[in-house]
Order: sequence, then C-alpha cells, then structure tokens
Amino acid sequence: MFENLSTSLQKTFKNLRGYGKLSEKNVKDSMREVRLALLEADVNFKVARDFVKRVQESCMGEEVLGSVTPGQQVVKHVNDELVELFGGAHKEFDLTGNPASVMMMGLHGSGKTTTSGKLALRWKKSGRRVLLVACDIRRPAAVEQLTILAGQVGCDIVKPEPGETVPQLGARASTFAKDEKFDVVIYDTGGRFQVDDELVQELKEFSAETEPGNTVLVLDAAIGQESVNVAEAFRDAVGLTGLILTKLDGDARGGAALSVHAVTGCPVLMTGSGEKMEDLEPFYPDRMASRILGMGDVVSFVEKAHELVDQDEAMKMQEKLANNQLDLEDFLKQIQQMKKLGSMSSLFDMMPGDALKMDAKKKEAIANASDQEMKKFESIIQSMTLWERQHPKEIDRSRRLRIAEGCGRKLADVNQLLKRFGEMGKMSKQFKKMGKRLRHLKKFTTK
Ligand SMILES: Nc1nc2c(ncn2[C@@H]2O[C@H](COP(=O)(O)OP(=O)(O)O)[C@@H](O)[C@H]2O)c(=O)[nH]1
Ligand SMILES: [Mg+2]
Repeated sequence: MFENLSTSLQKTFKNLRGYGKLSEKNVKDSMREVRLALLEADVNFKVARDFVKRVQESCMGEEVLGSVTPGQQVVKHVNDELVELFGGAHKEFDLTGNPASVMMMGLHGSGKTTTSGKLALRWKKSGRRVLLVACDIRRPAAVEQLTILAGQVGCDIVKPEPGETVPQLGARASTFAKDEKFDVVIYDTGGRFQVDDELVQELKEFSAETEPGNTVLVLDAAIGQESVNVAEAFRDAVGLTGLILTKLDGDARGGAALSVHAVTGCPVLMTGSGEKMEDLEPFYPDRMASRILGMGDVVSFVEKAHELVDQDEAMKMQEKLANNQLDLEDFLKQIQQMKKLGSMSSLFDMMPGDALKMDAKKKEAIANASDQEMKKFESIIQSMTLWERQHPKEIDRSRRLRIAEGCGRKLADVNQLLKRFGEMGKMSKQFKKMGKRLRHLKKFTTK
C-alpha cells in the first residue's frame, strides 16, 4: 500500500531538487503535483486541499526561495505536514485500570477478531494476563474463531452462554476479569455490514455495562473513502478513543485511511499488515511520513529485528560469519529467523528505496524470488543429517542425490544451495557494509 503515492511524491521532489533556486512558480507547480498524487492515492479531497495549502504557506513564510537547498526544505515541510496529518505524536492504548479494558468495534470483516488476537499476543508478550471475550453471539463461527486464536496466543477466553444477551455477557466477563485479576480484557464485539440503529443500541448498552477504558474502531484500509464515513458514524454514536487500520498489506491505494485521522480527529493506534498474529505494528506518524517520502522505515525495521531476533544468538552468528565459520545448521537458523521477521517483501517495504537502488517492481520480483528460495533451502537442509549440515564441503554426489530425493527437490537445487552457501564468505563483507549503512541511516532518521 502507498507505493504509488510514494513514487509520485518522490518524483516531484526529485525534480524540485534539481533547481538551485526555487521560484514561487516552482513551488506552486510542485504543490499541484503533490495534490494530484494525494488525490490519486484516494486521500479525501478536502484533506488534500488543506494539506497543500498549509505546505505552501509554510514554504512561503520561511523564504525558502533564497535558501541553499530549497528542494530539501520543501520536502521537509511536506514531511512535517504529513506527520501532522497522521496525528502528530504516537498514541498508546490506555492500559491503566484493574483490569484495563478494550472494546473492539467495526463492520463485518474489518478484522476485529483477528486484531483482538494480535493485541492479546502483544500484551501477553509484555507480561500481562489477557482475557478475550467473544461477544459476537450471532455468528457461532466467530466464537469458534476467537477460541482458536486464544488457544494459539495462549490466553483465556469467555464465551457466550445460551440465552445470554450481549450486555449480560459483557457484565459477566467484566466481573470475572476483576475477580480473577486479569490485567487486560479485550471485548471482540459483533459487526454489521453497515452502521445501523440496532448495532449502535447494542454497543451503547454493552459499553454502559462494561465501561471500557478504550473504545477502538477497527477499519479495513481497503474500503476507500467509505472508511471515513464509517469512522464518523461510530465516533458520533459510541465515541472512539482510537482507530486500528487493518490490511495495509493489500494493494489498495490507502489514502482514505491516511485521511481518517484528519477527518475524525481520532488517533490511529496500530496498523495490521497481514493475517498472522505477529502482523500488528504500533502506528508512528513520523515513521509513516518518512516511509511514504521514501526515507524508508529504518527505525521500525531495526526495532522489529530486535524484538524477534535473539540477540546472543545474533552476535554468535555475526562472529561466525565474519570468521567464515558458518555451517548449514547456522544457515538454517538464519533462514528461520528471517521467516520470523516476515516475508522478504514486507522487509523490503521498510527499507529506504534509495538504499536498495531499485524500483518497486524490481524489489517485488526479488523479494518473491528470495522467499521461494528460502523455502527451498530450508527444506533441503532439513533433509540432511546433522553431520552433513556441519560438513557441507564433504557432501558428495550420492549424498546430494539422497538429499534431493528426501525433500522432493532436484539435484540442481541441492547444488545451487551448496554453491550459494560457498559464496557466503564473500557475502560476509557485504553484510558488514550494509550494517554500516543502516546505522548511518538510523542516525539520519532519528532526529
Ligand atoms: N491481509 C490481511 N488480512 C487481514 C488483516 N486483518 C484481518 N485480516 C483478514 O480479514 C478477514 C476478516 O477478519 P476478522 O478478524 O474475522 O474480521 P471481523 O469480522 O471484523 O472479526 C480474515 O480472513 C482475516 O484473516 C490484515 O491486516 N491483513
Ligand atoms: Mg469477528
């Protein structure tokens, strides 16, 4: 998502950077392009108009015209205004209270149940006891879905009892959570295909019973301009403390989701970027802005890596890599850690375009190829004995044939893996260079 917006904004700024000095006309022309780029990305038209007006004013006010690097200054103003557009400072859930409570709301299919599971996992990881409550009593499959997620995540769940109304269920779960001293309760409420009176009434009664500290709307970023209307309807009917945007991994233009804070005044707390329980990220307006402007979300990338990768293990690996002592057992571990970080394309998405020096299409092609290659390599290594993994140079042809057969691959694939592994020594130098580069970029993006 946001690739097209990102590409067209970067093109505009590239042109702008070419000028030694900027005339008023240069600024106006580029602002017209910015406005078009925003509209094309499905940003609400009023939001786009006001945005461009504000950038233009701040550019003029600061006498950017005589400055040394006028183009960059314009980029900075656009960046600052984007940060404001997305809500300014990062906002968190209110997790105070005994227990803290979160009421999840939204239309059918927006991702309430999935996101409830994701939040439970996140808070469980931070050492909290989390209780999930399945409040979508009209769809038995929904209760089943949350039960499965609770099992996956490893937290408790309260399910509806026969004949119980939704507010009654809420009251019972709330008392249970207090008595059992849970830290957080997440109420996964039922949705509708549209906001109607019955839904609003039910949510109001529910909220009166449970008095949730957080009332959160889950919005599918792919529904376009409609998301703004949905958010306004929920805000006016039940009140919202925050928004969660889901399905940012889709290929929709996404601009509507970016306007939703500006239109409703509700902060975006988190974003969902996949179906897996790990695919939930806190929303940082400044990082989103720099990602769209092509500076890449290096900070998020580094954080994510820290969260998922075992640091001691990583240090050991680095040492081995530097001394060229890696064996295939280590290689397998590396592949599995990479997989924890997400798919290659989601990693590439967080990297600055300039650093990779390639366009979106090429990035995607390489990412897909790498993901497939990783899977292939993993299956091949898994079909080796431990001795073979530790002595890759001694794997002869008959062993190669047996390995290939064991994992249902071709001999050529096994050869390719061993050749690739042989090249790792050369790669270790490149990794060192890349590490330096990332550190440099991190300095640059954390002001
Ligand atoms: N690609 C993607 N799919 C998602 C995301 N969040 C939810 N989904 C999927 O969207 C569908 C509907 O989600 P669900 O949680 O059941 O929605 P609910 O009706 O609001 O509870 C499911 O297939 C989810 O796997 C996301 O961030 N990315
Ligand atoms: Mg659901």
